[in-house]
Amino acid sequence: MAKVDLVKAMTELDEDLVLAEVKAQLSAGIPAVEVLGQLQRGMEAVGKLYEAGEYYLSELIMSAEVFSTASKELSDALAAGGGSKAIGTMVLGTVKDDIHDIGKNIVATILNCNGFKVVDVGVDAPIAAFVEAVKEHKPKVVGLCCLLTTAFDVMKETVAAVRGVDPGATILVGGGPVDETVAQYCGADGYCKNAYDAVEFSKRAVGVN
Ligand code: B12
Repeated sequence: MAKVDLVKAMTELDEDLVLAEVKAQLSAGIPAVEVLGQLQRGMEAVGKLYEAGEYYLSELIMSAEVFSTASKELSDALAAGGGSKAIGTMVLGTVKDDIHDIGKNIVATILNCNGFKVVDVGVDAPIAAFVEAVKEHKPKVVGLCCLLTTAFDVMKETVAAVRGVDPGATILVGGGPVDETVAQYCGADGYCKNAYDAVEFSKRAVGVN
C-alpha cells in the first residue's frame, strides 16, 4: 500500500484521508507531537496557497475544520504526556481584532497537560480582558497569540498594559507570523514557535525544570 503523505492530504483538505492517516500513525506508535507537526505543516501550506491566490477564504475555513477534527483524535494522546500537579497559572488569549484560535487552543491543552492552570480569555480579546484576568488570577506567565501582522500593534499595547498591572509576569507571544523580532517589538519576554517550547519557557518562568 502506498504511504500516505499527511502534509499533502492536509494541504489538499482531504478530510477522510487526513483522519484515516492520523489514526493509522497513532496506531503505528508515531508520537502525537510528530503527527501534530505534520498537520501544522499542512496548515502552513494552506496559508501559502491562500497568499498566492490559489485558495480562497472558503479553503481557509475548511482547513480549520479539518485541522480541528483531526486534532480531536490527537487530544488524548497529547494529554497522556502530562502530569496532574499544578505548577503555575497562565493567562492566555488571542489579541484584539484576531479570531484565530486553533494554535491558542493547542497551547492551552498542552500547557494544561504539563501542569499549568490556563485561564483562557478567548479570541479578539480586548486589552481590558487580559488586564482583568491578570489582576484576578495573578499568573506567573501571560501568553498572547496573534496571527495577523495588522494586530502586532495591539499586541504591543496589550504587553504594555499587562506590564503596568504586573511588572513581574513573564509575557510570551506566539502564532504563525510572530518571531523573535516581533517579540522584541512588542516588549515581550519571549517568543515560542510551538506549544512545546511554550511549556519549556513557562516552566523556566515558574522555576521548574
Ligand atoms: C485556519 C486559518 C484561518 C481560519 C481560523 C479558524 C480558527 N478557528 O482559528 C479563518 C478562516 C477563520 C481565518 C480567517 C482569517 N485569516 Co487566517 N489563516 C488560517 C491559517 C491557514 C492557519 C492558522 C492555524 O490555525 N494554524 C495551525 C496552528 C496550530 O498553528 P499556529 O496558530 O501557528 O499555532 C502554533 C504556534 O504558532 C504556537 N502558538 C500559537 N499561539 C501561541 C501563543 C503563545 C503565547 C505561544 C507561546 C505560542 C503560540 O503554538 C501553536 C501550536 O504549536 C493561516 C496560515 C498560517 N500559516 O498560519 C491563515 C492566516 C493566519 N490568515 C490570514 C488572513 C489574512 C486571514 C483573514 C484576514 C482572511 C480574510 N480575508 O478574512 C481572516 C482574519 C479574521 C480575523 N479577524 O482574525 C493570513 C494572515 C496574514 C498576515 N500577514 O497577517 C494567514 C497567515 C494566511 C496567509 N498566508 O495569508 N484564518
